Amino acid sequence: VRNFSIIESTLREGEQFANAFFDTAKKIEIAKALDEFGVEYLELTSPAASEQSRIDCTEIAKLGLKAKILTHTRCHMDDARIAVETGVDGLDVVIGTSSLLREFSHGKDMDYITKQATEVITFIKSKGLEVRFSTEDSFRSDLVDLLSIYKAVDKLGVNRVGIADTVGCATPTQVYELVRTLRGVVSCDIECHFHNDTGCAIANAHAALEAGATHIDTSVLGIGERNGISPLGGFVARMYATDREYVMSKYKLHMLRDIENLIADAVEVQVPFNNYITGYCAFTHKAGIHAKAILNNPSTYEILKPEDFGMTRYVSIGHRLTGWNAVKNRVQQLGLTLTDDQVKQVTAKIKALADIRPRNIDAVDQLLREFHAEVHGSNN
Ligand code: HCA
Ligand code: CU
Repeated sequence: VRNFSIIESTLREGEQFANAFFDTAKKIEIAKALDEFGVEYLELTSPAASEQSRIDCTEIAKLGLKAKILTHTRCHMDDARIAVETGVDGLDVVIGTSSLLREFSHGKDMDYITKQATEVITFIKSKGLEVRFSTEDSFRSDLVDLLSIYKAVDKLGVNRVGIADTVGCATPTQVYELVRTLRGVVSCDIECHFHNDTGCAIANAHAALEAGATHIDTSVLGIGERNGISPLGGFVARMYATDREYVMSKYKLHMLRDIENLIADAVEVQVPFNNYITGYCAFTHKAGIHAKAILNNPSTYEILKPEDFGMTRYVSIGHRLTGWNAVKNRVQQLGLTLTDDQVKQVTAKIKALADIRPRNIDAVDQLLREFHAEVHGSNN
């Protein structure tokens, strides 16, 4: 699965996260960091949302970043007119197509939607800007409705059509099938946007790419409406595992941790303990069997190389599951000399102590030094 682009939506979908509030300076800092990381697009909140949103959009469009700047608006002339004046490279427009949204949100039928889309798309194109047309709640929309509107906008010359799993209901198989079908119907690029309510957002993004999608929406730490969308880090982990060379050639993976910390601080959350790549235990190996193999060859139990992300591996030994090979490795790191039999003896001591409670690395190191002094005579 090659040749995909990331549409980074921390500054749009991410602003819909419960805790999010970014002032202008913070938005610029985030935009620059993501641009340097290498994402191909930045998607910004609609300038029609508020006066400050409009000003910020204009400011970011002026920065001269490598990433293309998009803003995200309703598929509506009022919004499009404001957006085309901000200096962005393109507009991502969206309209709800599921019967639920048509009935309870905007109240329009498919004919009306098609007419409106035609007017908005024609207008944006007349300004020479990139345009993507997306249907909100695609997976609960009628397939015939969807394909006919996508076909219509493809004929108008949109750059991309978008599929959005607005409520996080889709499975990877459903995604694969819808994207595959759409791939046969339109000739433009296909962008996908997945909410994570049921934990499928990353798998769905991968399935979409396998089926021929070209663009994936992400946000840092996955922040967004409700529990958010495909997280940038997790998506990158997935794609790295699929094609390491390609992903490493596109993105500065060492920046991921700082970017996540930047966002976590800005929205006052912690990076989750089990976060992809940067979670505190993402490269910690514990069981004796794992530790032994990892020390011989890291690829036994690691598909992500920590050093590719500026992270370090940690082999934990102060617990009851530890094994003598891992302890021996630590003995060597500390520059102590013990025979294998002696290492086995001290491992037994560690395990006995850790059966009462786990010991941290300092306590284990001290125990190893004391044991070493004992077996070599106390003045050694
Ligand atoms: C929302 C809109 C959206 C839009 C996605 C898209 C969604 O409901 O807030 O433009 O493709 O999830 O449908 O984020
Ligand atoms: Cu969304």
